[in-house]
Amino acid sequence: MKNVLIIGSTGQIGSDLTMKLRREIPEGKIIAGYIPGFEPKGELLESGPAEVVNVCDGKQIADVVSRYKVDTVYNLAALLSATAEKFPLKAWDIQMNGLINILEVAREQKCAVFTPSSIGAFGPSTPHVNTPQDTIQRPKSIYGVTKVATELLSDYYFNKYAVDTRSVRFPGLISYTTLPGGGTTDYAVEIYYAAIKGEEYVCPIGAGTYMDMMYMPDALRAAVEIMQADPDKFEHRNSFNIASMSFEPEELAAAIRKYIPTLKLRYEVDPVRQHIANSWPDKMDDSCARKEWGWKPEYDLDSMTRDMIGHLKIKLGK
Ligand code: VAH
Repeated sequence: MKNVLIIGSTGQIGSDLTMKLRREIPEGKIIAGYIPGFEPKGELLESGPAEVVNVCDGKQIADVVSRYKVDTVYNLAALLSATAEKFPLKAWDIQMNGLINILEVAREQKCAVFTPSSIGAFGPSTPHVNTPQDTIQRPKSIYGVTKVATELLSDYYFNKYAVDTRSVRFPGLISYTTLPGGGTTDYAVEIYYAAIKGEEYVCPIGAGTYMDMMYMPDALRAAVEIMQADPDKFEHRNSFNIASMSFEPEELAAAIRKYIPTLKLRYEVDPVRQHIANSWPDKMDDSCARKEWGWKPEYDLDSMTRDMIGHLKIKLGK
């Protein structure tokens, strides 16, 4: 990887990934793709090139890829699960018409493409514990439908046109830099902010609801390592289960209370997000990612919580 375009560079993953790649590939051009209204700011704007790139405009994508001689595209444009339920047609447009625009550019200009999938690609009929790499995928959310279609379309472009498409199924991602928006797993980020601000957290996901979760530094490392991996060892491509921890709201609150004992938590379950969460795995089996490209998480619930609280106290001036 040398010249990399991050589409959706100001989102929860994109903002951190762009800065990571700029640190790790100083000799390359790491282009922050964004859309009007979601402009990069501060260090993200000042530390490298930025271009308007709307996934629904194939010509715009082709122009930026050609001008910067992009060899790798990270496609991070998406409506997350709960928001997508409010705007299913827009979610399809961004996630599917956007994806085929990117894949066509990659076919014509010979670049690699990373498009994340998610635990959202599974549904209620998928085994919830030790969810296999290859298993039934009948998601009930439009987000999940787009993720399964993303996996299939990305594999199709590899098999038919040899486009180097790669992907991981992300758990719920937790970070202290950019807040997620409209996700089912957002509670696991919001609760940290409430704890540090000394506010009672009103949790939209019911106690006992397990989901796969991951600290952002592990997620970013996975997104980079898979693109640098030797594809000769791949038996899969789109998309690899990757896991690190699985918890439910009470366990997360207990981990935070080791550092902030005053945290108060009560529940106002959001039926839309609870319905989605109930359909997702509790814990995925990520043995294929470990075997085929050496995936290994570095954070667990306690080390993530310690790191999150340390950074958020600085960010929030507490
Ligand atoms: C969501 N955070 O909740 C995203 C993600 C696995 C969860 O896809 O929609």
